[in-house]
Amino acid sequence: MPIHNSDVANIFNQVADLLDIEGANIFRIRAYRDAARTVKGLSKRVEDMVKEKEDLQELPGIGKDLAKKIEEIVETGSLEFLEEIKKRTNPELAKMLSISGLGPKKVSKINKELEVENLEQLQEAAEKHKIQELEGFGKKSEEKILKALKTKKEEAPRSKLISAEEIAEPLFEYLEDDENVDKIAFAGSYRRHKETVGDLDILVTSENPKEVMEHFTSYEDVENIQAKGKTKSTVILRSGFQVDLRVVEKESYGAALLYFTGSKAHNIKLRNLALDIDLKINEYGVFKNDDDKIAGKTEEEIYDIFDMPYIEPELREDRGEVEAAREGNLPDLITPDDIKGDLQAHSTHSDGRNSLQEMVKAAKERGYEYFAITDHSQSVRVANGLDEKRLGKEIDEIDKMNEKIDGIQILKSCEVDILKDGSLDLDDSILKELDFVLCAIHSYFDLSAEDQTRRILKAMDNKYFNILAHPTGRKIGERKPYDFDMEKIMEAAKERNCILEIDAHPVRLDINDHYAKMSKDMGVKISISTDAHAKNELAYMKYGVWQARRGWLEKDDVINTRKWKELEKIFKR
Ligand code: DGT
Ligand code: CA
Ligand code: CA
Ligand code: ZN
Repeated sequence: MPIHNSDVANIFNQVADLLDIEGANIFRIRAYRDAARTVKGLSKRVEDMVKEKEDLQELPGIGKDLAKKIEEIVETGSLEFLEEIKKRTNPELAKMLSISGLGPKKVSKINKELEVENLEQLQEAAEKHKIQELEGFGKKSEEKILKALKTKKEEAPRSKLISAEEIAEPLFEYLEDDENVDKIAFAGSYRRHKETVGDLDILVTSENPKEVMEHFTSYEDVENIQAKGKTKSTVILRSGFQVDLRVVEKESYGAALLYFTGSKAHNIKLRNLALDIDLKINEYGVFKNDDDKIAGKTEEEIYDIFDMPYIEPELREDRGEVEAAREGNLPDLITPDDIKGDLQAHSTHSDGRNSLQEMVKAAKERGYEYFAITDHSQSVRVANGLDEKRLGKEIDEIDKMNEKIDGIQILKSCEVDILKDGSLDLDDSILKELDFVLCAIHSYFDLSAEDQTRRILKAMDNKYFNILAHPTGRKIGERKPYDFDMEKIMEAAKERNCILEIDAHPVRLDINDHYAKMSKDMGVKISISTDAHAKNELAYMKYGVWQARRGWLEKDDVINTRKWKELEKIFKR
């Protein structure tokens, strides 16, 4: 049974949650949470590390005891210690911690005094107004709990693309290995590279569907088989992911791929087009006079029926792609190979985990023509930001490295903090020494929209301002974007030759696909950068490119597809 890093992290987080409810020592709880974070953020699989007998204690925050526990999880798939706690404390209680306003003490109190054991009983107790009678709770907190329970039900759980990938790729390989499988492809939101994925959809052609389904449902990671048929099976994996597998005939492969790739809105658009010319389209093919099949084997031949070239999955959202296709105006989407360099990355000079040298070496290995180091500026204290003096030293170090290194140019830059009043965190006298300046907001997220807009506009007034990094500040599933007028910022960016960034970090993906398209429509150029804080994170570039593709961007819309000579001109505002 493969053990993913996320499995280990989940177990440690469960331990921490339950210890929390039991009222255990805060440092002990924190040790488990830190360990979970460490394991989740590793570039290597802990499973491999254990097999190769690497010393786990060299990982930050992992001591002898935790190292042993990781080994136990990798070897047995579970943790005896967690099972012991579960005997004492109902694991369902941990789910209550996700209700805002309910900390471990309150959960424990509700549990002890009202005998509430799970979320349903919590809802019942709140509806019967039993919560407000408890000491330390009031009418308001009861209402808040009810509201939180309601939103929790409405929000279907979605996973970040990178988490889906971690689950999807090994499963895909496993299925591909089955000799009964002929063609195989991902469909659904995963194929469209959406930033979050609800469930995974996989499509297979086979002469022996029964055997394929048998192979699928006996995958080691399957926890629960929801449905098992000849054409469709659905399983829930241990990670909680739902996977739908469909087996179709070769003759219908294109039609099924088109249908199950979606989006639903794109499908509906095609269905209406078909109706207009007296055709019928479904997951089996395109039909004339009800059952005369005229296409279905490939997606291309189906689009061709409607006088359209192939439409890339990222575009299939009914945002004008069908019209554009019929008019011959589809964008020629950017690809990961078009990227010539990364324009946001950090080193140990601020909060990165790898040295300048290690980062540059990794960038060179990726074949980049140029690579920017953008360590944080002084105000971002948690990130060990640089003041003018330390940045000056880094500049000297880069100059020296550039003299010695061949095949890649290291760009001198800095992620300069935009202060509350819109001024920049470092003096112009040092900014002018840089190849370009990346600017970003890391504080005062809750200003009014007017103030936030004014703040960014003022920052852009500085002639050294080149790129607005992670422009909206959102983090998927963690933090909403701050309030500001994006249209005004884009207008100003256009006027002043400033660039907006797509931060490719899978948690950020900021700006998103909608804003990427808007910037293109408004004539604002984009940079795609990884915001890497470790060398392995340079690989995040593809997520940014995928997001750009969802935003209709072409090679020419993205500045870091150009040679440094051209880029240099853009940066001289
Ligand atoms: P997700 O899983 O929420 O991230 O999003 P999708 O797009 O993967 O949606 P999913 O898994 O429910 O269904 C896969 C595809 O199947 C979807 O993109 C389009 C197609 N589909 C599903 N339900 C319908 C429907 O009611 N009508 C049409 N026309 N297509 C549908
Ligand atoms: Ca799906
Ligand atoms: Ca599905
Ligand atoms: Zn930043």
